[in-house]
Amino acid sequence: MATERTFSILKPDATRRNLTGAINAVIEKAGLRIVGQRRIRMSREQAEQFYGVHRERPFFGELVEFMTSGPVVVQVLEGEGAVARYREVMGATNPAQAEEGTIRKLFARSVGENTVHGSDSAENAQMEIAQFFTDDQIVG
Ligand code: FUP
Repeated sequence: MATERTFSILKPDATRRNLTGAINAVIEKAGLRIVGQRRIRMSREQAEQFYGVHRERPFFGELVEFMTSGPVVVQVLEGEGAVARYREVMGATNPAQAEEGTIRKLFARSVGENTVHGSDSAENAQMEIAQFFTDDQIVG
């Protein structure tokens, strides 16, 4: 499998509980390299654009509220099959269904506040990275 990049967000429930280091430890232990990282406050416009595919879903308003409720850490992760690997490491969207040892099983409290985001395809990874990073902010 080729080296690729994926986009990650440590969500407001993670920054609020001071879990960014603990989560990064899980990411790095899984063999993924953090090649870009920035702590930001997401604007409403950024959150609405980012989750645009969910615009018509009943949870969209709450999701945007949550993602703008505190700082987040946006990241670019690099490694062999990084997109699929990070999805494995994150665990299921609903933490109640996540495998032991995954970030969501370890740290997430609910499906709405599920601690991390990771791209679901290489194509989306590229678009999501481009929304938050310029090339010079990624150092591989
Ligand atoms: P994931 O790719 O695992 O982050 O999951 P989705 O793209 O399906 O969902 C994106 C975000 O929408 C989740 F992180 C949390 C939110 N969501 C809800 O709040 N309720 C739901 O029933 C499903 C998703």
